[in-house]
This record gives sequence, C-alpha cells and structure tokens, in this order.
Amino acid sequence: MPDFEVPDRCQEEERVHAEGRLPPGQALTLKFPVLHYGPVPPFNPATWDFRVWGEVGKESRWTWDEFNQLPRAKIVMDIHCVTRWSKFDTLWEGVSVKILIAQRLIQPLPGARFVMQHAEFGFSVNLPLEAVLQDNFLLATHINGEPFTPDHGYPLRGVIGAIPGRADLQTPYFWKGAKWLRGLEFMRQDRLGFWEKAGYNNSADVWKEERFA
Ligand SMILES: Nc1nc2c(c(=O)[nH]1)N[C@H]1C(S)=C(S)[C@@H](COP(=O)(O)O)O[C@H]1N2
Ligand SMILES: [Mo]
Repeated sequence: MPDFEVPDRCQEEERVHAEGRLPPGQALTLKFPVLHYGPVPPFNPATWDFRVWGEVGKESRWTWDEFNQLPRAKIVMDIHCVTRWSKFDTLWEGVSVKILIAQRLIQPLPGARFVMQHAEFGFSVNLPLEAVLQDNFLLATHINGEPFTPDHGYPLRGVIGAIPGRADLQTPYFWKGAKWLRGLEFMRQDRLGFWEKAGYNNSADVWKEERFA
C-alpha cells in the first residue's frame, strides 16, 4: 500500500521550518505517539481527586465533578517531544493555574518558586512556578476537541508547549507535562521529577536543545 502520509508530512515540515517553528533536531509528525513508563492507570470518577498542597495558603481537594466546574481555558500550541517528534497546531483545553490563582482558588505563599506535578503510580514532573503561570501551561482534559484517550493521560494531564510567536515563553520538551495528573505541590526549592532523575535535562529548553543533563 502506498504511504500517503509522506508527501504531506514533508510539505508541512517545510512550512513550519520556514515559519521558524521547528526546533533544532526535531521532525514533524502527523501522528500522536504514545510514550510513558509503566502501565495505563484505571480512572474511577467516584474516587478520583485533584489535590493542591505545599506552599499554599490553604490546601485544596477537588473531586472529578468539582474539577469540571473550574473555569476553563483553550490554547493552540506546538508540542516538542525529546524523542525528536513535534506536533503542530494542537488545540488544548482545560484549566489554567494562572486563572485559578487570579480567582484565589489557589493561593501560593510568597516563598513558592517551583511546582511538582504528581501523577498516578508516583510519577512526578517539576517546573518553575513562573513556567506553570505562563499562557502555555494547562491542566488539560481535551485535545483537538476530544477527551484524551487513556494512553494519552485521560482524564487529566499537564501540558506545556510552544505558542507560535511567543518567544518570551519558556518552552520545555513535552515530558514536562504529567499524564494521569492527580495533584500539584507548590515548593520553595526545586526537586527533580521522574525523568529528570533519570538523566533528562531539568530546564529542558527545546530551542537550546537541552535534552540530557
Ligand atoms: N504519568 C506520566 N506522564 C508522562 C510520562 C510518564 O512516564 N508518566 N512520560 C512523559 C514523556 S517522557 C512524554 S514524551 C510524554 C508523552 O505523552 P504522549 O504519550 O501523550 O505523547 O508524556 C510525559 N508524561
Ligand atoms: Mo519522553
């Protein structure tokens, strides 16, 4: 069978390259590869919760129903995986930490400078608080109008990507968003997450090609 993806893929890659949106060492994919360590966890809406703790004025716990009442946001981003695939113009929908803080639903203490995303099975990913507060970070429930499939993080994942034209935003590789996200820990000091402890670069800037530590 002929592979009709090939010509489209090359044309699209040329286009985003010409637009300055293809980071060094990356290739465009029209697919959505699945990458993670360990099994896909089950989801039970009756017992699922989302917790916020650490350097915050008041700890929070939201059930799945409560989480779905939080204010919603949408962003279009390019995502760049450290394994060298990039996916362009993806629409993400979910909850913005910046908006939760503006509405005082989360109240970080003055000493809070880093945020750990905690996911099922003890998986964790760290980011500076300033990155979590950027327009390109979301607690996401949907991609391109659909809820995630279980292997992409259903029901909730962190996501951070590149917003075209926003060179002011720190843009780390895609692993800096945890699938099957269950909570955020606000921290005074940085701590390495799962892949950072395994030798991946802590700041992970896609434009500087910071892949490994
Ligand atoms: N819970 C969890 N989230 C995770 C990971 C993981 O192992 N566990 N791997 C990360 C890595 S290395 C990548 S590249 C992306 C892949 O997301 P995808 O499978 O939706 O493409 O998820 C990130 N989030
Ligand atoms: Mo990855």
